[in-house]
Amino acid sequence: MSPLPVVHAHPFSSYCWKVLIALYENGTPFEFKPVEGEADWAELERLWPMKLMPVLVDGDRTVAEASIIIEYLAMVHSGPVELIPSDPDAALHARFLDRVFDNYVMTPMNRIVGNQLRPEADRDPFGVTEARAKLDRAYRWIEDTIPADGWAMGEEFTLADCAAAPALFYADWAHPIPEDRPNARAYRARLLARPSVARAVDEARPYRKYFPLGAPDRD
Ligand SMILES: N[C@@H](CCC(=O)N[C@@H](CS)C(=O)NCC(=O)O)C(=O)O
Repeated sequence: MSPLPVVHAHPFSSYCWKVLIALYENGTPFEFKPVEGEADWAELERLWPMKLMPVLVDGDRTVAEASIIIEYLAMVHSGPVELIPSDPDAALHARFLDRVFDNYVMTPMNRIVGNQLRPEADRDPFGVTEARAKLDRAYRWIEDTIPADGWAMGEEFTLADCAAAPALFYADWAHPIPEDRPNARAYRARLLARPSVARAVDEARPYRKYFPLGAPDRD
């Protein structure tokens, strides 16, 4: 058994970034277990029958779901960056924003990307149009809601930003944030400049050729 928490993940996976960013923020030591080959996928399925990454194994504890892993890290391996605010009301808001980025940015982005991975005959243009409209709605909400400086909650970097970074990174590739949403675009740019996020972006760079819509020549 590893003395360190083990993270089963892939460097190109958006939900894995969420957890990696949380780990990098606090300099939490961990072992990275890439999910690549058949045996890795079989192990992932054994750990979490939904067969989705990331999964964290810490001693005899197995934790799945990116947001819950970050909650677990805040509880058991906390560091100087309070990803779950200690004030309950602020924590509720961070969790709410985390849901917004997962449900209304990551999910439609994944629908567009996932559609492209299907055989041509199984594609769903209606679903893609719907997902694009959802992203436009989310971009408008982010434009009007996210502070003009700092992070989703203001001064402190939290769970909400761990969720926002991969969601906005890939969503902007799949369905660019329009120029008339300067606040949302600036928030994405601030996220990408944060060292924990920049590190996740850099580690994923070798895999960009696998982005099914074609990775843009930027970021
Ligand atoms: N709700 C899950 C979603 C995890 C998820 O969708 N992971 C993707 C990678 S970003 C995955 O494992 N996909 C593998 C598959 O669908 O077969 C979480 O928050 O951790």
